[in-house]
Amino acid sequence: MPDPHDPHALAVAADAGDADAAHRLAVLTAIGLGLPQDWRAALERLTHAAELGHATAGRQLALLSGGAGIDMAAWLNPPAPRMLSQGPAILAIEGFLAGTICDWLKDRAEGMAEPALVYDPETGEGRRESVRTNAAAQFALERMDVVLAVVRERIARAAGLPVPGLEWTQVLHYAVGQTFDWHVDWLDPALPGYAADLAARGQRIATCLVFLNDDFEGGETAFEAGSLRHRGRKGDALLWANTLPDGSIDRRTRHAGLPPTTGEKWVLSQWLRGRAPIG
Ligand SMILES: O=C(O)CCC(=O)C(=O)O
Repeated sequence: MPDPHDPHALAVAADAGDADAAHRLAVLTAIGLGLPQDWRAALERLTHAAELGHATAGRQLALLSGGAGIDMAAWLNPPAPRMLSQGPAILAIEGFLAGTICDWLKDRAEGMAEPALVYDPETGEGRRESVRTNAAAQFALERMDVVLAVVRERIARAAGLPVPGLEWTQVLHYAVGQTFDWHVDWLDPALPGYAADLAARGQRIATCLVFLNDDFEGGETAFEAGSLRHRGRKGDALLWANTLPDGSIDRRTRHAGLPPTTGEKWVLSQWLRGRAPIG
């Protein structure tokens, strides 16, 4: 495949019959990287990839259509949220994703999941920590597909934040006893190690979780504030603001992914900034 970030080279390769190039071009068009974002063109390119025999393009089209033609307006109009807490602002969105989409994301994450890391402000890299014993699959650009691009746009619409501000999506996996212990998602502006990242990308304004299964016990998402414990059904979302309306951090958002007591928990985790990285 040609340079996977070069839409022109990908278009030439796709026209010459390269199914992977056609799929990558569909993804770049869906997320607007290197060319204008355009859902109609993205779906046409995904259809082209399917015609060329791409391994998953046909399945992605079927998932997005749900058997009735792809209704992008519906995809980009998520269900209304229900407020669980006003301060901190925590919202539940029932029926955010269909079960088939949850299965797709979970199946893709299986086999990709690695021990989850925490952000090290000294190095700017991830590091292993006892606070996080679960596993995570990170969907950086090379692992992105059009289904995930649509899900990301739906999350951005639900949060009212721009798609370019979304960090790479993660799917978290918890076996029995594994946890993402008490933590906050905002980056502490008082720590010098976060300064460059905050200047480039801004604060993590919101977090969105989508529960990809529900056949486990325990495993609630817990907030210290109000002793809130939440477990969504498969396909439900949980969205909260890590910042206050004036942009400052909301210290009341300390939360944890509690350990499942039976079964395994799979959850999509999306951290949302306010803008694309600068520089
Ligand atoms: O898995 C959970 O319920 C919590 C995940 C979490 O804390 C996070 O993604 O920041």
